This record gives sequence, C-alpha cells and structure tokens, in this order.
Amino acid sequence: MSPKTRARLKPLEEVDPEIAHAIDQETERQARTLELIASENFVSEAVLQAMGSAMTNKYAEGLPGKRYYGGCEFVDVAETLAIERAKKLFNADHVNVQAHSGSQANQAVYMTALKPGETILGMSLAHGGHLTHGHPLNFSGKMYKIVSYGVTKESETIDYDEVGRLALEHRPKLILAGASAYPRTLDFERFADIARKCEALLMVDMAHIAGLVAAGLHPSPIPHADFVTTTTHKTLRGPRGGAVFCKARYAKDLDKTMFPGIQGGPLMHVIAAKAVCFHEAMQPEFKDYQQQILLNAQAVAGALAEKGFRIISGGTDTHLMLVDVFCRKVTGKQAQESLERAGITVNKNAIPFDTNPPMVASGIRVGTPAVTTRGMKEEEMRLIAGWIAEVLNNVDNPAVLEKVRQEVFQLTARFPLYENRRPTVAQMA
Ligand code: DSN
Repeated sequence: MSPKTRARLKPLEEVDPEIAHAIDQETERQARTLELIASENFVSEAVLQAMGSAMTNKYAEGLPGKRYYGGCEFVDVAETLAIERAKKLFNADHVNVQAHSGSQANQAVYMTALKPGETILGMSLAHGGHLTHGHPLNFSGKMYKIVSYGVTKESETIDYDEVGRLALEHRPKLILAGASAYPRTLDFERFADIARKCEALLMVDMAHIAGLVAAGLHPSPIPHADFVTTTTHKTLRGPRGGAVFCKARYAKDLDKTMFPGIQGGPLMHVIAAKAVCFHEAMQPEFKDYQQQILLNAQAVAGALAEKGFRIISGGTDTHLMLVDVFCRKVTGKQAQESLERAGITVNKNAIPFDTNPPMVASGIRVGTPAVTTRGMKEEEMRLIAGWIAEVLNNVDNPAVLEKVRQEVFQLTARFPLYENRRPTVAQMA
C-alpha cells in the first residue's frame, strides 16, 4: 500500500484530533444530559452507519433509473428502497425523498403549487408555526403573501372557525397546517373541508408528528392533503433530512421542482439512512416506542402541572408540551439556561399571547422522543419533572443546579447511548 493510500485510511483522531475531540465531547454530552428538545432524537447505529458510508461520495442528480451521472446502480437501490418504504409506511401515492431538510421540503411545495406573491394561510409563528410558514425574514415571508391563524385565548387550541373565516376572506392559494410548538391533535379533515370551501390547496407540514403518524397514533394527513412535508429526524428518528409526499397528479411537477428547481445532487448517504429509518418505522417495536413517547409526555405534563406550572392548552396529545414558566416569575431564557446548567436540555419558546419578546419568551418547549429512545418510562419522567421544577424554583442557586446535574448524571448512566461507538472522553482521560 502506498504511503498516500495509508494516509487516507488513518482514523479520524489521527487525521484531525480537534474534530475527533469535538465529536467525542458531543457524544459524551448527549450521553450525560437529558435531551428534552422536542425536535431532537437519537438515531440507531444502523442509521449512523448508513450516513457515514461511501454513498456520500456519489453524485446522482435525477431520479432512480434516470440520472445525469454514471455509476448510479447502487445508490439507485438505496433511493428506490427509500421511496417504496416511505410510500408504504404512510400509504402515499408519491414521495420525493431528496429534500435536504424540512425547510427545502416546504420550499419545494411552495414552488410547485404557488407563484411568487400568492397567498398562504398558515399558523402564526407566535402561536406555534414554523419559520418557513411565513416569517418575514424567511424566504416564505419574502416571496409569498402570508396570512396567519392562531389559537384561541381561552382554550389555546387552534381556532378552526377563524381559519375558515380567514380562508373565505383572503382566498389563499394554499392552506398550511402543521406546527413546531403545538401540543394538540391537528384536525386534518377540518382543514381539508375549509380548503375545499375556498378552493385552496392543502399542505400539511407533519415534521414534528411524523413518527406518531407512521405508528397510527396521530391521524394521518395523507388522505386529506395535496402535499405533505416532513423531516426524517424528530419523532421519526431517522437522519436529518426531509421528504415530500403528494397526490399522484402533482408528482411530476414536484420532482421537477426538487431537481433541478431548488436542489442539485441529492445526499445519497442520507437517502440510504432515510431508507433505514423507514424500515425501522415499519417494525412493531416502533409503535411501542411512539406509544411510550405519548405516555412519557403525559407523565411529564401531569407532574409539572401538579408542581404548579401552567401547561399551555392544559396538556398534550403529542410528544411535546409548552410550559408557561413566566407564571412562576422565570423567563423562558432563564429557564433554558439554568436547566442546561443542571444537565437538562430544552428550548425557550414563546407561548400564545406572550408578553415577552421571542428571545426572552415566557415558556419552554419540552419533548419526550429522545429520552424515550433511551428506554426511559413514566417513573423516570416523574423524576425529571421534579428536577425541572426544582431548578426553575432555584434558578439562582448554583448548589441546587449542581445537585440536580449529579442526579441527572446518575440517571443517564443507567440508560446508556451508543455503547459501541468511539471511546468517550471520560474513557480516554
Ligand atoms: N427547528 C425545528 C424545531 O425545533 O421544531 C423545526 O424545524
């Protein structure tokens, strides 16, 4: 073997010790802390392996069997499997699995269905919507006319009457259902009915709830919507990436928008990992996992409510909840920072009708997909809720934060992650 070849085969820690160390530290951070960010999860070894594979080397512009490059026979196998599995999992007419992200999945739908300047009726960001649903600084807000609906003050659930009224008043080309911080079941039938009445297309962004939908634990948007976008991480527990489903009549246009419209070469290693994720989501244990996510979310929400925290809308039907921490005189920002010091990761989040600016926020968003992947159940959730309350009642008390951090460390040690991965920083020290 030539010295040059040998150099290329050296392990990461020899080639780039700084990056190797950062990866070890991140792996260690994930192992030692409680991950409660609702959009995060821990993929399987199989998904990690597919992502770290030689498929990253391959250009494959086009679709399986119709590529602009030679040598695509094996990446074609991966993409075909991803497509067939995704269609079967969600019972969809058509899917494009090339979207690099949820944002690009949404962009692909807008550019397929709308002309610049046309109107989208979507959920207000301040009430749980996503940046790509019309934030003024996002391409969606810059390119399209955005009209927003929200939740009612009383129930903090979607005001479907308002959606219907706004739809008839503004005659949007597209109605968008789906959110990043909405804890309740979405009524896709009702959205479809409203869309029909004002002759709009219906798009659903199911990124957060895709795992629940796959397991049949949240109603599926597929029968009701013209387009459905998703990410493949979050509850679906695959690699970071996106996918777009649509009715057969939009298939050609959607594929053309994805490439060459908005993307070049698809990430074939990620598409291979998406195929693995869809395969995993078809196994019976995936349904048990999603069921436990829900039980765990209800356990955390119930325990936090018992400890005096207001849960937005009074609870959760999904993997996440929004907790009003400002009712206990703590801002979302303070809550996020102090919980992080105690080894618990959440994100600050605006609550509906928030009086604090978004960077401060009155709430935190708490989700259970990642801790459920570790095997934690209701008993651990009650412990975690207790620690959250303890931290939030003592945000300025370093001794309490340190005590909780030690307890978190002991709990996480009982639920290990990625046991066969590279040696941890602690083991190497
Ligand atoms: N940023 C993601 C979330 O945290 O919900 C959505 O894309």
